[in-house]
Amino acid sequence: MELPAECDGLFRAPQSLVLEAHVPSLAAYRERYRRSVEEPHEFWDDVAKEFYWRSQHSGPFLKYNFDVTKGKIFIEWMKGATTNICYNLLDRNVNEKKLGDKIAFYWEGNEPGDSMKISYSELLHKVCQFANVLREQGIKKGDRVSIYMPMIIELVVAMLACARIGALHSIVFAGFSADSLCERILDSNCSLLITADAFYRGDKLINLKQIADEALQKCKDKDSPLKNCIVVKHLGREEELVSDGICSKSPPLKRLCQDVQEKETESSKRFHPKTPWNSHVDLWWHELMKNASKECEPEWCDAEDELFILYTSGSTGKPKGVVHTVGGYMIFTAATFKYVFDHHPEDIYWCTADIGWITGHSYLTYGPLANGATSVLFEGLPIYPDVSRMWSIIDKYQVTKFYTAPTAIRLLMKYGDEPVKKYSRKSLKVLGTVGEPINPEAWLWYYRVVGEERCPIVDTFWQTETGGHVLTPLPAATPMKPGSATFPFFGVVPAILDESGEELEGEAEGYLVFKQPWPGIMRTVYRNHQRFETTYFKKFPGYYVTGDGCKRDKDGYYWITGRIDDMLNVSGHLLSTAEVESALVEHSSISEAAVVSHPHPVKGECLYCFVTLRDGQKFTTALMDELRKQVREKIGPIATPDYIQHAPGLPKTRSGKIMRRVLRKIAKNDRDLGDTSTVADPAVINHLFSNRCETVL
Ligand code: 7RM
Repeated sequence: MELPAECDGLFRAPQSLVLEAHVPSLAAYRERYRRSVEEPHEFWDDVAKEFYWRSQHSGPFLKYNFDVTKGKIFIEWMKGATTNICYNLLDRNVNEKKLGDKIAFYWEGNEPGDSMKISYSELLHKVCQFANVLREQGIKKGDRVSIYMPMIIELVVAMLACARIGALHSIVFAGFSADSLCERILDSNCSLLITADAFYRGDKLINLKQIADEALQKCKDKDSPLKNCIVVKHLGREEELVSDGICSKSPPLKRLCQDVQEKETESSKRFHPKTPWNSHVDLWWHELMKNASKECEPEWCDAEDELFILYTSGSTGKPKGVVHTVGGYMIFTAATFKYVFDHHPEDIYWCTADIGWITGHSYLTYGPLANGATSVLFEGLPIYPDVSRMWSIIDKYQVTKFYTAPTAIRLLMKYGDEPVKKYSRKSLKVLGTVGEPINPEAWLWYYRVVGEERCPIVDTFWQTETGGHVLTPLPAATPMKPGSATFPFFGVVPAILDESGEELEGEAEGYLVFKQPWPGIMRTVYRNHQRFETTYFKKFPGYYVTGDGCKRDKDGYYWITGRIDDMLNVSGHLLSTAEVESALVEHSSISEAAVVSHPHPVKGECLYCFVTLRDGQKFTTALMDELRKQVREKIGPIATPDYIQHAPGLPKTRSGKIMRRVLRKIAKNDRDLGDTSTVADPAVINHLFSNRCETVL
């Protein structure tokens, strides 16, 4: 008898999904899991065998030290083996698996109807051409290349071309400011920047090249070795198509053409953003590509050679360059993608994350391509031009597996069921979430309305640092509980520790840690191995510390309770309060700032800022605007404060540490402060309570 989808508060996959699943039952998951942790070598070797290795590893399959008291922390999987990840993602799929004509990406632009597609063999050719361009620019194995681009196919081409020649890409999300880009270019000593002219995010024009130029100017002042900037003509290419008379073939371009005719001045502004140009530095992508050969011998890399750097916020305010390596990252993203989304060749997969974040690296690029998958790459926004956009795309491409963030679900949920139901979601089989805890209300809406109670939801917990999913359901195997990331992925051994570092058994709540490495774990913080050791291994020797709190229930399900350090998660993006505070205090009117996370119905968390003014300064709305602008410029729009409260004094410990725990309660108007005996001056608390900021800016 078929079990009902929901039974005892557990949700199960329908029989149709179970029948075709790679892991069809909880028992099958448990058996494979047991093997993966008892015999990690054999388990991962089986995964590795699906890939091409130029030469086999020489030493042990896995070697590591997780215990700072025993010396340097290191993790090595398959050291001595040589391969190339780009070769495995493209050449192997084209030549060996005969997937050359299969679509790698359907690109859907910001404007509905603006779309294109690229097959595996076309992608291989473009990547080879651009890899040759990079070599011509003098980029060699081990060099760093900074990529600052919108969600376009050239972004994938650029990253894979780096991987092909063994250069490290450092992708900076195109929503980051010039300061943030500059800081990242300098930290990783990049020798090249790749960007685009401009793009639209909804109806907002982003002059990316202009921001990149500001960043380069700042870098130049600081002696950066960066010499050149390669620029994709993205908005400009539409302009060329129009002038060539091609626009009538493409509906969105036609729409823009009509706009141009109807509202001459305004649309031409919209349509012809002028690209600032410095002929000593700047190079057009399409000109470099014109004569580049479509053949390019890959650089054979050690499994432990560095693949890329991706910056993530750190609690000190300075971002950390998380480093992943070739072999382990390849097999881990490939295996997690296959099992967590239960991938099959006919799937159409859509991950809405930006490639500028780890989710876009692992589950829009490396994982799907390693599996020969067909994906949707979407440039636009969930509610542009209307709130049905996501569902219309699912219908248009007949998406089967859909992966997005709780913040997007909460945003779309606000508009009710009608915009969803306007489109068919019959193609959908598995839904996924990532980035932050999902509240059961949003989970149930996603399950009932979007998935029509037919699609399991994989709530995937992981981090930039983990490279791929570490706690996650497998769609046909794991009975789901709304809000729980359920169980560990293969090879991952979680534990919950109390403050003293004792492992807690059974039902428990405490620090989430991992006891042994899986192939996709980060290897170091770029040029700061000590920071890697202190951040993740020092607090509890012998364990990798996630920085998240976690609860295990009586059935052994894991529930993430959120960050336990001074970090916050805005719309799935991790920010450190220190980073925002330092942006605020750079303003000449501010002497001190304390920032706490505050619950937000859509973004999950948002920023509530307390600022202390310098003597003689006044707290005005103009000042608030300046502060918000300043944070946007220093960090990016994602960090724009929602609340700014004037704080003549801040609650501090005697040693001068700001008590953010108390500030969080003040922001929420929660008078249950717990122990305040360590507050140096209790009077400031009352003052802050009576001057709370009630309205969102
Ligand atoms: C993939 C990614 C990592 C932090 C992590 C958590 C939070 C991510 C979930 C989650 C609850 C989830 N990388 N987080 N996924 N919390 N449930 N399914 O987001 O480096 O940007 O952030 O995100 O706090 O430590 S990240």
